[in-house]
Amino acid sequence: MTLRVGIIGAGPSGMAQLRAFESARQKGAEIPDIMCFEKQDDWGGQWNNSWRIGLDAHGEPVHSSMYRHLWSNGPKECLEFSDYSFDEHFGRPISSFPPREVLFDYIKGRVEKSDVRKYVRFSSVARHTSYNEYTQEFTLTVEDLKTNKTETHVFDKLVVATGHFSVPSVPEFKGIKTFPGEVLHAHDFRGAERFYGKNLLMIGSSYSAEDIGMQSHKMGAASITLSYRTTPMAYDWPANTVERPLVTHFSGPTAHFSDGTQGDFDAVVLCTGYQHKYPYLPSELSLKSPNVLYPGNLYKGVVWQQNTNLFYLGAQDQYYTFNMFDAQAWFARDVMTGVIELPSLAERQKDIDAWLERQAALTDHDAEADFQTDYLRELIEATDYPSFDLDAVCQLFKDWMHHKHDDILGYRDMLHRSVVTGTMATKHHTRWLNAMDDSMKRYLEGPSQDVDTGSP
Ligand code: FAD
Ligand code: NA7
Repeated sequence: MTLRVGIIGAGPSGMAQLRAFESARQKGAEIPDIMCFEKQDDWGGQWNNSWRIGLDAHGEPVHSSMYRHLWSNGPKECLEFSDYSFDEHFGRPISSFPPREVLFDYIKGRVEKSDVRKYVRFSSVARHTSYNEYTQEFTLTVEDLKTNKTETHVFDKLVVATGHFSVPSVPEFKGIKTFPGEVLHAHDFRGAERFYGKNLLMIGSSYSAEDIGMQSHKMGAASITLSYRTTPMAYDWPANTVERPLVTHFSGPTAHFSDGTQGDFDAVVLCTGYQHKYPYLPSELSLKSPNVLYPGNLYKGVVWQQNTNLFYLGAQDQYYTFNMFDAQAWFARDVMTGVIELPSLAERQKDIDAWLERQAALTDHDAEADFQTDYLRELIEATDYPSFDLDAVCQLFKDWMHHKHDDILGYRDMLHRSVVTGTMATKHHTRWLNAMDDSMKRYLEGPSQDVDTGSP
Protein backbone atom coordinates (compact mmCIF):
# COMPACT_ATOMS: atom_id res chain seq x y z
CA MET A 1 0.00 0.00 0.00
CA THR A 2 1.20 3.53 -0.74
CA LEU A 3 2.56 5.39 2.27
CA ARG A 4 0.05 7.89 3.66
CA VAL A 5 1.47 11.19 4.91
CA GLY A 6 -0.53 13.82 6.82
CA ILE A 7 0.82 17.35 7.19
CA ILE A 8 -0.74 19.75 9.69
CA GLY A 9 -0.24 23.40 8.76
CA ALA A 10 0.55 25.02 5.41
CA GLY A 11 2.86 27.77 6.60
CA PRO A 12 6.42 27.95 5.29
CA SER A 13 7.24 24.63 7.02
CA GLY A 14 4.24 22.72 5.66
CA MET A 15 4.86 24.25 2.23
CA ALA A 16 8.48 23.06 2.46
CA GLN A 17 7.25 19.52 3.11
CA LEU A 18 4.99 19.66 0.05
CA ARG A 19 7.84 21.00 -2.03
CA ALA A 20 10.22 18.31 -0.77
CA PHE A 21 7.92 15.56 -2.04
CA GLU A 22 7.37 17.41 -5.31
CA SER A 23 11.10 17.67 -5.83
CA ALA A 24 11.41 13.89 -5.39
CA ARG A 25 8.52 13.33 -7.79
CA GLN A 26 10.17 15.48 -10.44
CA LYS A 27 13.27 13.30 -10.11
CA GLY A 28 11.19 10.23 -10.86
CA ALA A 29 10.55 8.94 -7.35
CA GLU A 30 7.20 7.48 -6.41
CA ILE A 31 5.73 9.72 -3.75
CA PRO A 32 3.30 8.94 -0.92
CA ASP A 33 -0.37 9.89 -0.72
CA ILE A 34 -0.21 13.34 0.83
CA MET A 35 -2.85 15.40 2.61
CA CYS A 36 -2.13 18.75 4.20
CA PHE A 37 -4.61 20.51 6.51
CA GLU A 38 -4.56 24.27 6.95
CA LYS A 39 -6.97 26.06 9.21
CA GLN A 40 -6.75 29.39 7.35
CA ASP A 41 -8.19 29.87 3.87
CA ASP A 42 -4.77 30.43 2.33
CA TRP A 43 -1.26 29.17 2.88
CA GLY A 44 1.75 31.15 4.13
CA GLY A 45 1.30 30.76 7.89
CA GLN A 46 2.47 33.84 9.80
CA TRP A 47 3.01 35.67 6.50
CA ASN A 48 -0.71 35.38 5.71
CA ASN A 49 -1.52 37.97 8.33
CA SER A 50 -4.87 39.25 9.52
CA TRP A 51 -6.37 42.45 10.84
CA ARG A 52 -8.32 40.42 13.35
CA ILE A 53 -7.32 39.82 16.93
CA GLY A 54 -8.51 37.08 19.27
CA LEU A 55 -10.76 34.86 17.21
CA ASP A 56 -11.12 34.57 13.45
CA ALA A 57 -14.36 34.46 11.45
CA HIS A 58 -14.82 30.78 12.40
CA GLY A 59 -14.20 31.40 16.09
CA GLU A 60 -10.70 29.86 15.91
CA PRO A 61 -7.69 31.57 17.50
CA VAL A 62 -6.15 34.03 15.01
CA HIS A 63 -2.86 32.44 14.01
CA SER A 64 -0.61 35.20 12.72
CA SER A 65 1.28 37.51 15.06
CA MET A 66 2.41 39.73 12.19
CA TYR A 67 1.35 43.35 11.77
CA ARG A 68 1.15 46.30 9.37
CA HIS A 69 4.54 47.74 8.51
CA LEU A 70 6.35 44.53 9.33
CA TRP A 71 9.55 44.48 7.30
CA SER A 72 11.87 41.49 7.29
CA ASN A 73 13.91 41.57 10.49
CA GLY A 74 16.84 39.67 8.96
CA PRO A 75 18.49 39.85 5.52
CA LYS A 76 16.44 38.04 2.88
CA GLU A 77 19.74 36.53 1.68
CA CYS A 78 19.79 34.44 4.88
CA LEU A 79 16.48 32.73 4.14
CA GLU A 80 16.65 32.38 0.34
CA PHE A 81 15.56 28.99 -1.03
CA SER A 82 18.51 27.39 -2.75
CA ASP A 83 16.18 26.02 -5.47
CA TYR A 84 14.20 29.23 -6.02
CA SER A 85 16.09 32.51 -5.85
CA PHE A 86 14.75 36.02 -5.32
CA ASP A 87 16.11 36.86 -8.78
CA GLU A 88 14.03 34.06 -10.29
CA HIS A 89 10.90 35.25 -8.52
CA PHE A 90 11.14 39.01 -9.01
CA GLY A 91 13.15 39.04 -12.25
CA ARG A 92 15.44 41.74 -10.88
CA PRO A 93 17.48 42.47 -7.77
CA ILE A 94 15.60 43.89 -4.78
CA SER A 95 16.69 45.22 -1.39
CA SER A 96 17.79 43.02 1.53
CA PHE A 97 14.91 43.74 3.94
CA PRO A 98 11.58 43.64 2.08
CA PRO A 99 8.20 44.11 3.77
CA ARG A 100 5.95 41.19 4.70
CA GLU A 101 3.84 41.19 1.53
CA VAL A 102 6.93 40.84 -0.65
CA LEU A 103 8.23 37.83 1.28
CA PHE A 104 4.74 36.32 1.29
CA ASP A 105 4.69 36.67 -2.49
CA TYR A 106 8.11 35.00 -2.72
CA ILE A 107 7.17 31.91 -0.69
CA LYS A 108 3.91 31.55 -2.59
CA GLY A 109 5.75 31.85 -5.92
CA ARG A 110 7.75 28.69 -5.41
CA VAL A 111 4.87 26.43 -4.42
CA GLU A 112 2.51 27.85 -7.02
CA LYS A 113 5.11 26.96 -9.63
CA SER A 114 5.21 23.37 -8.46
CA ASP A 115 1.48 22.70 -8.41
CA VAL A 116 1.23 21.39 -4.84
CA ARG A 117 -1.83 23.36 -3.76
CA LYS A 118 -3.95 20.37 -4.72
CA TYR A 119 -2.70 18.54 -1.64
CA VAL A 120 -3.97 21.20 0.78
CA ARG A 121 -7.38 21.27 2.41
CA PHE A 122 -7.93 24.84 3.49
CA SER A 123 -10.24 26.01 6.31
CA SER A 124 -9.55 22.62 7.87
CA VAL A 125 -8.40 22.51 11.45
CA ALA A 126 -6.75 19.51 13.10
CA ARG A 127 -8.73 18.69 16.23
CA HIS A 128 -7.52 15.37 17.61
CA THR A 129 -4.91 12.70 16.99
CA SER A 130 -4.51 9.17 18.24
CA TYR A 131 -1.79 6.65 17.50
CA ASN A 132 -2.29 2.92 17.33
CA GLU A 133 0.93 1.21 18.43
CA TYR A 134 -0.19 -2.09 16.95
CA THR A 135 -1.01 -0.88 13.43
CA GLN A 136 1.43 2.03 13.65
CA GLU A 137 -1.19 4.38 12.26
CA PHE A 138 -2.27 7.85 13.23
CA THR A 139 -5.94 8.71 13.17
CA LEU A 140 -6.42 12.43 12.71
CA THR A 141 -9.72 14.18 13.22
CA VAL A 142 -10.11 17.34 11.16
CA GLU A 143 -12.95 19.84 11.14
CA ASP A 144 -13.97 21.61 7.96
CA LEU A 145 -14.58 25.11 9.29
CA LYS A 146 -16.94 25.98 6.45
CA THR A 147 -19.31 23.06 7.02
CA ASN A 148 -18.47 22.25 10.67
CA LYS A 149 -18.22 18.61 9.58
CA THR A 150 -15.51 16.46 11.13
CA GLU A 151 -13.73 13.71 9.26
CA THR A 152 -11.09 11.23 10.30
CA HIS A 153 -8.07 10.35 8.22
CA VAL A 154 -5.54 7.59 8.77
CA PHE A 155 -1.83 8.19 8.16
CA ASP A 156 1.39 6.23 8.47
CA LYS A 157 3.44 9.39 8.98
CA LEU A 158 2.41 12.68 10.51
CA VAL A 159 4.14 16.04 10.11
CA VAL A 160 3.50 18.78 12.67
CA ALA A 161 4.02 22.14 10.98
CA THR A 162 1.78 24.47 12.96
CA GLY A 163 4.47 26.90 14.14
CA HIS A 164 5.20 28.11 17.66
CA PHE A 165 4.88 31.88 17.55
CA SER A 166 1.13 32.05 17.80
CA VAL A 167 0.01 31.20 21.33
CA PRO A 168 1.26 33.98 23.61
CA SER A 169 3.07 33.57 26.92
CA VAL A 170 1.34 36.07 29.16
CA PRO A 171 2.92 36.52 32.60
CA GLU A 172 1.14 38.19 35.51
CA PHE A 173 2.40 41.45 37.05
CA LYS A 174 1.16 42.77 40.37
CA GLY A 175 -1.16 45.74 39.81
CA ILE A 176 -1.48 45.27 36.03
CA LYS A 177 -5.19 44.49 36.43
CA THR A 178 -5.86 48.10 37.42
CA PHE A 179 -3.46 49.72 34.92
CA PRO A 180 -5.79 52.25 33.27
CA GLY A 181 -4.23 52.21 29.78
CA GLU A 182 -4.15 49.58 27.08
CA VAL A 183 -2.42 46.25 27.82
CA LEU A 184 -1.80 43.83 24.99
CA HIS A 185 0.49 40.98 24.00
CA ALA A 186 2.68 41.31 20.89
CA HIS A 187 0.51 38.62 19.25
CA ASP A 188 -2.39 41.11 19.21
CA PHE A 189 -0.35 44.09 18.04
CA ARG A 190 -1.52 45.13 14.57
CA GLY A 191 0.18 48.48 14.00
CA ALA A 192 1.81 51.36 15.89
CA GLU A 193 -0.12 54.28 14.42
CA ARG A 194 -2.34 54.53 17.49
CA PHE A 195 0.71 54.96 19.71
CA TYR A 196 1.49 58.37 18.21
CA GLY A 197 2.36 60.75 21.06
CA LYS A 198 2.03 57.97 23.70
CA ASN A 199 4.42 56.74 26.37
CA LEU A 200 4.89 53.03 25.85
CA LEU A 201 6.20 50.24 28.02
CA MET A 202 7.37 47.07 26.30
CA ILE A 203 8.14 44.07 28.51
CA GLY A 204 10.67 41.63 26.98
CA SER A 205 14.06 42.01 25.35
CA SER A 206 13.95 40.05 22.13
CA TYR A 207 12.78 40.50 18.51
CA SER A 208 9.22 41.58 19.29
CA ALA A 209 10.17 44.17 21.92
CA GLU A 210 12.82 45.61 19.64
CA ASP A 211 10.70 45.69 16.50
CA ILE A 212 7.42 46.86 18.01
CA GLY A 213 9.37 49.44 20.01
CA MET A 214 11.15 50.85 16.96
CA GLN A 215 7.96 50.59 14.92
CA SER A 216 6.29 52.79 17.54
CA HIS A 217 9.19 55.22 17.42
CA LYS A 218 8.79 55.36 13.64
CA MET A 219 5.09 56.12 14.03
CA GLY A 220 5.71 58.97 16.47
CA ALA A 221 5.44 57.49 19.98
CA ALA A 222 6.57 60.00 22.61
CA SER A 223 8.72 57.53 24.53
CA ILE A 224 9.54 53.83 24.56
CA THR A 225 10.71 51.99 27.67
CA LEU A 226 11.93 48.41 27.25
CA SER A 227 11.89 46.29 30.39
CA TYR A 228 14.15 43.22 30.43
CA ARG A 229 14.08 40.17 32.65
CA THR A 230 17.59 38.85 32.00
CA THR A 231 19.71 41.00 29.69
CA PRO A 232 19.21 44.41 28.09
CA MET A 233 19.45 44.52 24.30
CA ALA A 234 21.84 47.47 24.62
CA TYR A 235 21.34 48.86 21.13
CA ASP A 236 22.17 52.48 20.44
CA TRP A 237 18.53 53.47 20.87
CA PRO A 238 17.03 56.77 19.73
CA ALA A 239 16.86 59.49 22.41
CA ASN A 240 13.25 58.68 23.38
CA THR A 241 14.02 55.01 24.15
CA VAL A 242 15.46 53.56 27.37
CA GLU A 243 15.94 50.10 28.84
CA ARG A 244 15.02 49.28 32.42
CA PRO A 245 15.20 46.03 34.39
CA LEU A 246 12.03 44.06 35.05
CA VAL A 247 8.80 45.63 36.24
CA THR A 248 8.12 44.65 39.86
CA HIS A 249 4.58 46.01 39.98
CA PHE A 250 2.15 48.62 38.69
CA SER A 251 0.27 51.22 40.71
CA GLY A 252 -2.30 52.98 38.55
CA PRO A 253 -0.49 54.16 35.40
CA THR A 254 2.92 53.87 37.08
CA ALA A 255 5.29 50.97 36.46
CA HIS A 256 7.91 50.30 39.10
CA PHE A 257 11.17 48.70 38.02
CA SER A 258 13.53 46.50 40.02
CA ASP A 259 16.25 49.17 40.05
CA GLY A 260 13.92 51.48 42.03
CA THR A 261 13.03 53.70 39.06
CA GLN A 262 9.47 54.22 37.90
CA GLY A 263 7.53 55.78 35.04
CA ASP A 264 3.99 56.57 33.92
CA PHE A 265 2.72 54.91 30.76
CA ASP A 266 -0.23 55.07 28.37
CA ALA A 267 0.09 51.47 27.14
CA VAL A 268 1.92 48.23 27.92
CA VAL A 269 2.92 45.72 25.24
CA LEU A 270 3.86 42.30 26.59
CA CYS A 271 6.61 41.08 24.26
CA THR A 272 7.08 38.02 26.40
CA GLY A 273 7.23 35.34 23.73
CA TYR A 274 5.13 32.33 22.79
CA GLN A 275 4.27 28.80 23.92
CA HIS A 276 4.68 25.53 22.10
CA LYS A 277 1.07 24.41 21.99
CA TYR A 278 -0.33 21.45 20.07
CA PRO A 279 -3.90 21.03 21.30
CA TYR A 280 -4.68 18.40 18.65
CA LEU A 281 -1.96 16.03 19.88
CA PRO A 282 -2.02 13.69 22.89
CA SER A 283 0.45 14.75 25.57
CA GLU A 284 2.87 11.91 24.83
CA LEU A 285 3.34 13.21 21.27
CA SER A 286 3.29 16.90 22.11
CA LEU A 287 6.53 18.90 22.23
CA LYS A 288 7.09 20.80 25.45
CA SER A 289 9.92 23.26 25.17
CA PRO A 290 10.95 26.84 25.73
CA ASN A 291 11.89 28.80 22.59
CA VAL A 292 15.38 27.40 21.99
CA LEU A 293 17.62 26.51 19.06
CA TYR A 294 17.52 22.81 19.90
CA PRO A 295 14.37 21.56 21.63
CA GLY A 296 14.99 18.20 23.33
CA ASN A 297 13.34 14.99 22.16
CA LEU A 298 13.70 15.63 18.42
CA TYR A 299 16.39 13.71 16.55
CA LYS A 300 18.07 16.14 14.13
CA GLY A 301 15.55 18.67 15.40
CA VAL A 302 12.85 16.86 13.40
CA VAL A 303 12.08 13.23 14.37
CA TRP A 304 10.10 12.54 17.56
CA GLN A 305 12.30 10.32 19.72
CA GLN A 306 9.71 7.84 21.00
CA ASN A 307 7.75 7.60 17.76
CA THR A 308 9.75 7.99 14.61
CA ASN A 309 6.61 8.19 12.48
CA LEU A 310 6.06 11.68 13.88
CA PHE A 311 7.94 14.73 12.57
CA TYR A 312 8.13 18.36 13.69
CA LEU A 313 9.21 21.12 11.31
CA GLY A 314 10.28 24.60 12.37
CA ALA A 315 10.08 23.79 16.08
CA GLN A 316 13.29 25.60 16.97
CA ASP A 317 14.06 29.25 17.59
CA GLN A 318 15.10 30.61 14.26
CA TYR A 319 18.06 32.40 12.78
CA TYR A 320 17.52 30.49 9.56
CA THR A 321 13.91 30.15 8.46
CA PHE A 322 12.68 29.18 4.98
CA ASN A 323 15.85 27.36 3.90
CA MET A 324 16.06 25.57 7.26
CA PHE A 325 12.44 24.39 6.95
CA ASP A 326 13.40 23.08 3.51
CA ALA A 327 16.38 21.15 4.85
CA GLN A 328 14.20 19.70 7.60
CA ALA A 329 11.44 18.78 5.17
CA TRP A 330 13.89 17.06 2.80
CA PHE A 331 15.31 15.15 5.80
CA ALA A 332 11.85 14.18 7.08
CA ARG A 333 10.86 13.05 3.57
CA ASP A 334 13.89 10.79 3.28
CA VAL A 335 13.30 9.28 6.72
CA MET A 336 9.64 8.64 5.85
CA THR A 337 10.46 6.96 2.58
CA GLY A 338 13.35 4.93 4.00
CA VAL A 339 16.06 6.68 1.98
CA ILE A 340 17.59 7.65 5.33
CA GLU A 341 17.81 4.85 7.85
CA LEU A 342 17.49 5.99 11.44
CA PRO A 343 20.01 4.85 14.04
CA SER A 344 18.86 3.14 17.25
CA LEU A 345 17.02 5.02 20.01
CA ALA A 346 20.19 5.12 22.13
CA GLU A 347 22.32 6.44 19.28
CA ARG A 348 19.71 9.07 18.47
CA GLN A 349 19.68 10.12 22.11
CA LYS A 350 23.46 10.42 22.10
CA ASP A 351 23.21 12.73 19.10
CA ILE A 352 20.48 14.85 20.73
CA ASP A 353 22.48 15.06 23.96
CA ALA A 354 25.58 16.26 22.13
CA TRP A 355 23.58 19.09 20.55
CA LEU A 356 21.94 19.95 23.87
CA GLU A 357 25.33 20.08 25.55
CA ARG A 358 26.65 22.40 22.87
CA GLN A 359 23.52 24.54 23.13
CA ALA A 360 23.96 24.91 26.90
CA ALA A 361 27.44 26.34 26.35
CA LEU A 362 26.43 29.01 23.80
CA THR A 363 27.72 32.38 24.94
CA ASP A 364 26.50 34.96 22.44
CA HIS A 365 24.52 35.58 19.25
CA ASP A 366 27.49 34.88 16.98
CA ALA A 367 27.89 31.46 18.62
CA GLU A 368 24.15 30.83 18.17
CA ALA A 369 24.42 31.59 14.45
CA ASP A 370 27.36 29.16 14.19
CA PHE A 371 25.31 26.56 16.06
CA GLN A 372 22.31 26.74 13.77
CA THR A 373 24.57 26.84 10.71
CA ASP A 374 26.23 23.59 11.78
CA TYR A 375 22.83 22.06 12.45
CA LEU A 376 21.67 23.00 8.99
CA ARG A 377 24.87 21.71 7.44
CA GLU A 378 24.24 18.27 8.90
CA LEU A 379 20.73 18.16 7.51
CA ILE A 380 21.73 19.36 4.05
CA GLU A 381 24.60 16.89 3.84
CA ALA A 382 22.14 14.07 4.56
CA THR A 383 19.83 14.78 1.60
CA ASP A 384 19.80 16.02 -2.00
CA TYR A 385 18.61 19.51 -0.97
CA PRO A 386 20.70 21.78 -3.21
CA SER A 387 23.62 22.91 -1.08
CA PHE A 388 24.69 26.53 -0.69
CA ASP A 389 27.55 28.36 0.99
CA LEU A 390 26.48 28.07 4.62
CA ASP A 391 29.60 29.78 5.97
CA ALA A 392 28.80 32.79 3.81
CA VAL A 393 25.23 32.91 5.14
CA CYS A 394 26.49 32.58 8.70
CA GLN A 395 28.75 35.58 8.07
CA LEU A 396 25.71 37.50 6.76
CA PHE A 397 23.96 36.83 10.07
CA LYS A 398 26.96 38.15 11.98
CA ASP A 399 27.23 41.24 9.76
CA TRP A 400 23.50 41.87 10.25
CA MET A 401 23.77 41.62 14.03
CA HIS A 402 26.71 44.01 14.04
CA HIS A 403 24.81 46.43 11.81
CA LYS A 404 21.97 46.36 14.35
CA HIS A 405 24.38 47.38 17.06
CA ASP A 406 25.78 50.16 14.88
CA ASP A 407 22.40 51.55 13.86
CA ILE A 408 19.17 49.98 15.07
CA LEU A 409 17.06 52.31 12.90
CA GLY A 410 19.24 51.92 9.81
CA TYR A 411 20.23 48.24 9.60
CA ARG A 412 17.40 47.55 7.18
CA ASP A 413 18.94 49.98 4.70
CA MET A 414 22.08 47.84 4.44
CA LEU A 415 22.73 45.65 1.41
CA HIS A 416 23.78 42.00 1.33
CA ARG A 417 24.87 39.63 -1.42
CA SER A 418 22.93 36.47 -2.33
CA VAL A 419 24.92 33.27 -1.85
CA VAL A 420 22.53 31.52 -4.24
CA THR A 421 22.97 33.80 -7.27
CA GLY A 422 25.83 36.13 -6.30
CA THR A 423 23.51 39.09 -6.89
CA MET A 424 24.07 42.17 -4.73
CA ALA A 425 20.87 43.60 -3.27
CA THR A 426 19.82 46.98 -4.55
CA LYS A 427 19.27 50.03 -2.40
CA HIS A 428 15.59 50.51 -1.68
CA HIS A 429 14.12 53.78 -2.93
CA THR A 430 13.16 54.80 0.62
CA ARG A 431 15.02 54.44 3.89
CA TRP A 432 13.17 52.15 6.31
CA LEU A 433 12.58 54.94 8.79
CA ASN A 434 10.77 57.02 6.16
CA ALA A 435 8.87 54.18 4.48
CA MET A 436 5.22 54.64 5.48
CA ASP A 437 3.73 52.42 2.78
CA ASP A 438 4.68 48.77 3.11
CA SER A 439 2.66 47.50 0.13
CA MET A 440 4.39 45.37 -2.49
CA LYS A 441 3.28 47.82 -5.17
CA ARG A 442 4.97 50.76 -3.48
CA TYR A 443 7.99 48.61 -2.65
CA LEU A 444 8.48 47.54 -6.26
CA GLU A 445 7.35 50.69 -8.02
CA GLY A 446 8.11 53.62 -5.69
CA PRO A 447 8.26 56.61 -5.67
CA SER A 448 10.64 57.29 -2.82
CA GLN A 449 9.32 58.66 0.45
CA ASP A 450 12.73 60.01 1.46
CA VAL A 451 12.73 63.76 1.81
CA ASP A 452 15.00 65.19 -0.87
CA THR A 453 17.44 67.35 1.06
CA GLY A 454 19.22 68.39 -2.11
CA SER A 455 22.51 67.09 -0.72
CA PRO A 456 24.28 64.23 -2.57
P1 FAD B 1 3.64 29.34 10.79
O1 FAD B 1 4.14 30.33 9.84
O2 FAD B 1 3.27 29.71 12.13
O3 FAD B 1 2.55 28.43 10.07
C1 FAD B 1 1.81 27.45 10.76
C2 FAD B 1 0.51 27.18 10.00
O4 FAD B 1 -0.22 26.15 10.69
C3 FAD B 1 -0.43 28.37 9.91
O5 FAD B 1 -0.80 28.59 8.57
C4 FAD B 1 -1.63 27.99 10.77
O6 FAD B 1 -2.83 28.55 10.32
C5 FAD B 1 -1.62 26.48 10.68
N1 FAD B 1 -2.25 25.81 11.81
C6 FAD B 1 -2.07 26.05 13.12
N2 FAD B 1 -2.83 25.21 13.86
C7 FAD B 1 -3.49 24.42 13.00
C8 FAD B 1 -4.39 23.33 13.14
N3 FAD B 1 -4.76 22.88 14.36
N4 FAD B 1 -4.90 22.75 12.05
C9 FAD B 1 -4.53 23.17 10.81
N5 FAD B 1 -3.67 24.20 10.61
C10 FAD B 1 -3.14 24.79 11.68
N6 FAD B 1 10.92 34.90 9.90
C11 FAD B 1 11.75 35.43 8.98
O7 FAD B 1 12.42 34.69 8.25
N7 FAD B 1 11.86 36.79 8.81
C12 FAD B 1 11.13 37.65 9.55
O8 FAD B 1 11.24 38.86 9.37
C13 FAD B 1 10.23 37.12 10.53
N8 FAD B 1 9.46 37.94 11.26
C14 FAD B 1 8.57 37.41 12.15
C15 FAD B 1 7.75 38.27 12.86
C16 FAD B 1 6.80 37.78 13.74
C17 FAD B 1 5.92 38.72 14.49
C18 FAD B 1 6.70 36.37 13.93
C19 FAD B 1 5.69 35.81 14.89
C20 FAD B 1 7.52 35.51 13.24
C21 FAD B 1 8.46 36.02 12.35
N9 FAD B 1 9.31 35.18 11.61
C22 FAD B 1 10.17 35.71 10.68
C23 FAD B 1 9.34 33.72 11.87
C24 FAD B 1 8.18 32.96 11.20
O9 FAD B 1 7.55 32.30 12.23
C25 FAD B 1 8.70 32.03 10.14
O10 FAD B 1 9.19 32.80 9.06
C26 FAD B 1 7.64 31.07 9.56
O11 FAD B 1 6.40 31.71 9.37
C27 FAD B 1 7.43 29.80 10.37
O12 FAD B 1 6.76 28.90 9.54
P2 FAD B 1 5.93 27.64 10.08
O13 FAD B 1 5.28 27.06 8.89
O14 FAD B 1 6.83 26.78 10.90
O15 FAD B 1 4.86 28.23 11.08
P1 NA7 C 1 11.27 35.44 22.12
O1 NA7 C 1 12.40 35.64 21.19
O2 NA7 C 1 10.97 34.07 22.57
O3 NA7 C 1 11.58 36.36 23.40
C1 NA7 C 1 10.72 36.41 24.49
C2 NA7 C 1 11.15 37.54 25.40
O4 NA7 C 1 10.22 37.64 26.48
C3 NA7 C 1 12.52 37.33 26.03
O5 NA7 C 1 13.22 38.54 26.08
C4 NA7 C 1 12.15 36.85 27.44
O6 NA7 C 1 13.11 37.20 28.40
C5 NA7 C 1 10.90 37.64 27.70
N1 NA7 C 1 10.06 37.06 28.73
C6 NA7 C 1 9.48 35.84 28.74
N2 NA7 C 1 8.77 35.67 29.87
C7 NA7 C 1 8.93 36.80 30.60
C8 NA7 C 1 8.44 37.22 31.86
N3 NA7 C 1 7.70 36.42 32.61
N4 NA7 C 1 8.80 38.44 32.29
C9 NA7 C 1 9.58 39.23 31.55
N5 NA7 C 1 10.07 38.90 30.33
C10 NA7 C 1 9.74 37.68 29.87
O7 NA7 C 1 9.92 36.04 21.53
P2 NA7 C 1 9.69 37.24 20.51
O8 NA7 C 1 8.23 37.47 20.49
O9 NA7 C 1 10.56 38.40 20.83
O10 NA7 C 1 10.17 36.67 19.12
C11 NA7 C 1 9.52 35.52 18.57
C12 NA7 C 1 9.52 35.52 17.09
O11 NA7 C 1 8.71 36.60 16.65
C13 NA7 C 1 10.87 35.70 16.45
O12 NA7 C 1 11.17 34.65 15.58
C14 NA7 C 1 10.79 36.98 15.66
O13 NA7 C 1 11.28 36.86 14.36
C15 NA7 C 1 9.40 37.45 15.75
P3 NA7 C 1 14.43 36.33 28.74
O14 NA7 C 1 15.45 36.85 27.80
O15 NA7 C 1 14.04 34.89 28.49
O16 NA7 C 1 14.68 36.62 30.15
